[in-house]
Amino acid sequence: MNTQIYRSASRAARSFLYSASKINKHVVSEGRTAAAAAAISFKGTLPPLASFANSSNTSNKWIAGALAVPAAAYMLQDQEAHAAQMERTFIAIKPDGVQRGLISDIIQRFERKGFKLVAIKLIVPTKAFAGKHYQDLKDRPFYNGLCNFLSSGPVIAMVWEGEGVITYGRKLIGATDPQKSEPGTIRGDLAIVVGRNIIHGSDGPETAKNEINLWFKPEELTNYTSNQEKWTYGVN
Ligand code: DAT
Ligand code: MG
Repeated sequence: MNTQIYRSASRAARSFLYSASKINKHVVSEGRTAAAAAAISFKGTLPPLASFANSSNTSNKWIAGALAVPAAAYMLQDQEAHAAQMERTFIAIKPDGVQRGLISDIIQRFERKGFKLVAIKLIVPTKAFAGKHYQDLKDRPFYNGLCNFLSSGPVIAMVWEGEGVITYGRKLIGATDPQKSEPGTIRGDLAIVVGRNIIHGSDGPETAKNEINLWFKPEELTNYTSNQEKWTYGVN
């Protein structure tokens, strides 16, 4: 019995040490910066494998499980991943999306992708505020109607964070005209006409910065580490 447990214990330990050394070598040898790579550190210690194996008053199965699982679990729990080039984008669910009960569907798509919500509020913008938001379109014939529409009911204003979130957020949203949006995108799946295309997303870094500043006060933006980041980002 002890021989078998020892084997299992040393296998688990070997695999732990191998992974740790591989990761260290990787980080050191490639000299990547924290911003560009996942820096992974192990803070935990391995359970005393030999003493587990020597204990005689517990069942075989329990010991084998306890030996195999904690080694892996320690590796997983203690990774710390730092993602590269985090950016933020402004996303709004327009009054049509809110009225049609699509808030959770839309938020879910950003969440499931792995992006992180750092600010959210439900507000009814004034027409003047809508005008500021869409000021780049002020010469377009639909500008007045568009501003009326955006200020016609509650809007969910959000800031999402993640690597590539500005560009990829636009991909999740789909083309401006839902008739041209691919199936699988938010507008492709959930909207039909351009005048009711349910969602807004910043179209570039400059716009993202301006729109976040327009819709949110700095203190409304949160900074936190999501538990899932170590699984969402990383290099091998
Ligand atoms: P997007 O929202 O994809 O960034 P945009 O910035 O060009 O598109 O336009 C802002 C909104 O204005 C868009 O979501 C819907 C409305 N819009 C755009 N083009 C339009 C058009 N030709 N007729 C009516 N509304 C339009
Ligand atoms: Mg736009």
